[in-house]
Parts: sequence; C-alpha cells; structure tokens
Amino acid sequence: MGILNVTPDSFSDGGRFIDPDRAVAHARRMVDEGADIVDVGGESTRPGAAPVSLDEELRRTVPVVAAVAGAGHRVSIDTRHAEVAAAAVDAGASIINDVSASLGHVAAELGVGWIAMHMAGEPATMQSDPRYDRDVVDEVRDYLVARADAARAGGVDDIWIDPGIGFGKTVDHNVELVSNLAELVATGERVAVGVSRKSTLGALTAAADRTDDPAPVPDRLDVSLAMSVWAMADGVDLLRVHDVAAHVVALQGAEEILVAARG
Ligand code: HH2
Repeated sequence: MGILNVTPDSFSDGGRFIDPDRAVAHARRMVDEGADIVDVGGESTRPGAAPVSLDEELRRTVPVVAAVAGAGHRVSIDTRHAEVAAAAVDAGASIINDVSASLGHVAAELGVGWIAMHMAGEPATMQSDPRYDRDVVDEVRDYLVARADAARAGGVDDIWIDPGIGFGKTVDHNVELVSNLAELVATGERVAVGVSRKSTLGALTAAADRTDDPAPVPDRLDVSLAMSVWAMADGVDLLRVHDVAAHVVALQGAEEILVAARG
C-alpha cells in the first residue's frame, strides 16, 4: 500500500501532494513502482495533530480518490469519519482504512473492505503518557480481534487488523508490537502494518548510529525496510509505506530467501 497524504501537515509528505494533479501523479508513480493499493488521506493523525473539518477533509480527498480510482487503481480512504468514507467510496474507493477502528458498520453498509487499526486515545494527546494495563501485545490483539469479529458479524468480508504503530505507544511498545506481529497473524485475521518513516524508527536509527538525536524523517528508510522485511517474514499481508520502489526491491529479495528457507 502506497501512502498519499493530501494534507499540508503530515509528518513525512505533508504539503507535497496538496495539489490534486501532483497527488494523482504520485499515485500513478507508486502504482508503477508496484503498489497494489493507494491510500488517500486528508487528515494528519500524527501525534499532536489538530483535527480538520469534514468539509476540508472531503475537499482534499474526494477529487483525488475519483481520479486515482478512475484510472483503474485500487484505492483505500484513510479516514476516521463516516461521511468521508461514504463520499470516497462513492468516488471509487474500495477499502476504508480506519485508524479509529470504529467504522466497521460503515464498511458493512457500503460493501467495502475495512482496515481496523488500534489507537489508544486521540492524535492530539495520544503520546502524552501511553500506558497499558496488561501486556501491550495482548491488549492490542484482543481489541482488534473483537473489532474484526463484530464487523464480520455485521457483514464485512474483507478485513485487516493493524496494531497502529505510533498511535498511543512508546518506542518500547512499538518494538514489542513489531517483534510480536506473528501473534497477530496467529489469530487468523489478515494483518496490516505501517512503520514507514515513523518516529520510533528515528529513535532506532539514532541508536544504530550511536547518536542521541532522533534521525530526521528522510534518514529512516533503512530501518523502515528492515522492519517491513521482518513483518513480511512474520506473515503480515499488507504494508503501508511511503517508499514503494525501495520496499518492492527489499521485499522481493527477502521473499527469495523465505521461499528457499521454507523449501
Ligand atoms: N499510520 C498513519 C496513518 N494511517 N493507517 C494504518 N492502517 N496504519 C498506520 O500505521 C497508519 C495509518 C500515520 O502515518 P502518515 O499517514 O504517514 O502520517 P500523518 O498521520 O501525519 O498523515
């Protein structure tokens, strides 16, 4: 899944694709590079981000969804809002990428796929002091499986669960979740994950470089690739990434090894 944020303030590509023509050109490039799905978002959910109005989110996303889906590409809409999901599906999106895991009933009504992501709290405050009463992996897994079960009972067929790396989690929580992706896969649900360029990777890159300052966003690709390969080896079905070409090369190379290792 290639990321297309039609926002002025996303942590990595904010401001780059706010112009619809540039957004559509970037979508086309990601598909050419090997993305199966283009994930269009009109609201940054980075830590501390302020919510945008519905009108603004619709204005940013719907024309881009229509153009990308109209060109024959599979589009997901990255939103927490039922109105935006419905308008995007009307414009051709076929998956709701839902960081609030609350739109299962909307996916059922619209007859589209649904990615249920775990988020502890709200973007504006979720990183202030994230805590889990139980083990973070158990808590996230049980929550997502319950969401998936409810959505399936409500009529959604096409479901992924996503641990929500960076959404109300410390670096240690994120590492714990990525190192236990196999536990999510073992639930039998299809698993999606997004680590691409996130701040935890800035911390891990700094540790590898033996510096204290988190690595800036453009320097986080190496660890993004390493984690995505790890996720694929653990059986993750869908990877949400900014750098599609680099991921395709890394994942195809790693797949050769996996196939050989598994006979
Ligand atoms: N992460 C972000 C947004 N949407 N969706 C899923 N399923 N999984 C994720 O991990 C995920 C997501 C945040 O990243 P990004 O869209 O690059 O930045 P921003 O929220 O600043 O727009």
